[in-house]
Amino acid sequence: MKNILIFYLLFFGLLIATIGCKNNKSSEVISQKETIKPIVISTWNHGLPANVVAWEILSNGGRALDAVEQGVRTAESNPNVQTVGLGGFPDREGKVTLDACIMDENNNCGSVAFLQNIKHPISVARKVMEETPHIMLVGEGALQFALEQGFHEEDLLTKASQKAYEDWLVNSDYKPVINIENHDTISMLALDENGNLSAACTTSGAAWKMHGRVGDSPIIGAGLFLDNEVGAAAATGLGEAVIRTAGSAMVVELMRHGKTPYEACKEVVERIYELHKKLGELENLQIGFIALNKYGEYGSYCLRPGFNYAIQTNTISNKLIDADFKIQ
Ligand code: SD4
Repeated sequence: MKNILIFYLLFFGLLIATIGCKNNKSSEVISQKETIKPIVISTWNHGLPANVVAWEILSNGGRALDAVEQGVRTAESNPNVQTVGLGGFPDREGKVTLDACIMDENNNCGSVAFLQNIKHPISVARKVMEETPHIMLVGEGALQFALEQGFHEEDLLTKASQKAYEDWLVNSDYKPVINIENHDTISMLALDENGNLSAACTTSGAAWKMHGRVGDSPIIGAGLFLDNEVGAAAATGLGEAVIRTAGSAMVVELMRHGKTPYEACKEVVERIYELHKKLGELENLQIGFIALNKYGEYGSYCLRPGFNYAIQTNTISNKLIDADFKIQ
């Protein structure tokens, strides 16, 4: 009897020790995982020129925060990108109103919403982050602050966007357009040589929106979120669907609980799909997420085909990747 007891004690002792060793081993593997850095990813075709500027900073040992700010400015100042900054499609009253936010490795964040006549809202958002005790300024107050900071007012409605607005006025039909001209809000996520993450997002928002409408893009946790211990995520698509699901914060939280960037993006898109199916609001809905974790692993997922993102690392030269999607 005593021998049997000793046998069982030895057997289970050995079993527990083996499991313990295995756990140690796997945490070793995780901590030894080779980090891909620097790396930058950004949404849509206009992510390519944005990545070029960001990469110049990152590949010279620069800070991710500078890379994302300078990167997305390329889309803001390009009049041919009709969903961001100069040349953005106006709202129903013919006004171009801009939303942007930025976040650094210490959870500092800055945001502007419903800002008019300033070409680089992302840089105003950075000033809000660095020069004020606040996170978000909107409308008149954001404009006043921008002017005090030395930004200049200019008319952002280009001839092409004015023409598109006049065409839209003929029917004044408000329906979100999926993958507007295949270039949309620009969101950029970067991991620098020091292993720090930063993220930026800037947009003229949904075309023909109601005057005063603010989407997800300037809302920390919705259009963009990062946690330097885990990873970063950003959204593009119909902002209302992203706000009501805390989209980007959810993607980061899922990565914290062990999902890869791809799996995390996919799970949130699936939640958005289920919710909007139940609400009968799936028609014309497009949502896409990009995500980057602390190890430089990246991924993306969207609701419908047509969303792509640009990536640059030391081994991948700036290229576009089509995101996987839920609905055929
Ligand atoms: C918004 N998410 O204002 C932004 C715009 C966008 O596809 O990305 N549209 O809702």
